[in-house]
Amino acid sequence: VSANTRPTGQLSQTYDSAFLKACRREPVPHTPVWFMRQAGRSLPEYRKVREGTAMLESCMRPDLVTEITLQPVRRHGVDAAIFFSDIVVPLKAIGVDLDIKPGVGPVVARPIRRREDLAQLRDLTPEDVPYVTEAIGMLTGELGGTPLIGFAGAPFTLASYLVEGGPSKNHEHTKALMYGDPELWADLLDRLAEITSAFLKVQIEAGASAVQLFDSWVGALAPADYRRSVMPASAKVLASVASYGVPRIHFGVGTGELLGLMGEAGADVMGVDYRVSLDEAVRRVGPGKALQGNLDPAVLFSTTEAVEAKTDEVLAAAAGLEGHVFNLGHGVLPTTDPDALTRLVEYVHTKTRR
Ligand code: 1CP
Repeated sequence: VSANTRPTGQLSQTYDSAFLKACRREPVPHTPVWFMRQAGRSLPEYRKVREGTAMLESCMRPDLVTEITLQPVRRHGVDAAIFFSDIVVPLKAIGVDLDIKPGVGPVVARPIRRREDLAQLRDLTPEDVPYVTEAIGMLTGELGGTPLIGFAGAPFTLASYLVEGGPSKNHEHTKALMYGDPELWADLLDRLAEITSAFLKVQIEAGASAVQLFDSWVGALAPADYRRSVMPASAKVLASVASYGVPRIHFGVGTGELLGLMGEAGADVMGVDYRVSLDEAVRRVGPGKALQGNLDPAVLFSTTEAVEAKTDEVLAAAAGLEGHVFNLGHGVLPTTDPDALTRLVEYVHTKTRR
């Protein structure tokens, strides 16, 4: 992202925000903070507005999406909002028979394991997700100078849900396909790359000021397999939105051994989980990228003193970085005390104010 391509329109309102400055590796007034899964079950106001409405249905109602996206911004004073949706929304929108089951996650009716199953995946157009465009339009008006992060699931993580048929610990069917039929695997990932690219473009064109590509489960792979079987599709997605000039964040869980390769796939900001300290992560990722992370979300269940001590460790490890966006090492856990999150935002802002 080049500093001299200052955009016009929606983006110009958020251009000077601490979050976008940190993503561009420019000096910041304070270290910006947001949390993966900041909207959701940790908030009583979320549970209240979601009552009686299924998860996927909520994602298709612009009024609900707007309210839920704004809730953590109001409550915690975070430096960015993340669009309330789910990684399987674009798949549902093109007609894949799936649901999000409470307490489970995405469940797919007819898993993709043979060539003929690929017919379930057609291209996504903006007309498939009018509620996304509408909700982002409402949100950018409400958010003013606070940036909105759009997101999508990366091809590997989406493939895992589609091939397994639901959440998986070992990804055995996914790996069976990847190793056993490399051609079908490549075609599947390529199709998912197209869908993901289209979904990110819809969000950017509607007004998102940054995007995050979630490859949550790719840490299940060894580097050689990532490079051969996944990286081309992720790189294609990231390249497809490069010309917009909005920061592209790339994140996965348990990806310590993959950080260098995931960086090479083309992001501007690398998300780091809590297993690798940020000073080590920057050595693995190399220069020219900001880092995002990486307080262990479980730390928030400890005492305020312990949270502050662990936060100090993260900030110390980030001291030499060109750009740092403070976040957790993975999503907010559902039973987290929301006040602990509010205190954490305040603590990071106070400690890093320049
Ligand atoms: O009824 C409910 O409240 C269902 C819980 C829930 C919520 C709140 C799901 C089901 N998805 C979401 C929203 C969601 N999903 C967001 C919203 C905004 C925010 O961050 O505040 C985001 C970014 C996602 C993305 C997502 N969905 C990811 C990537 C992020 C990550 O945590 O790694 C993944 C892997 C999913 C799949 C998914 N959707 C829902 C669940 C419970 C899961 C995980 C299931 C599993 O363990 O495999």
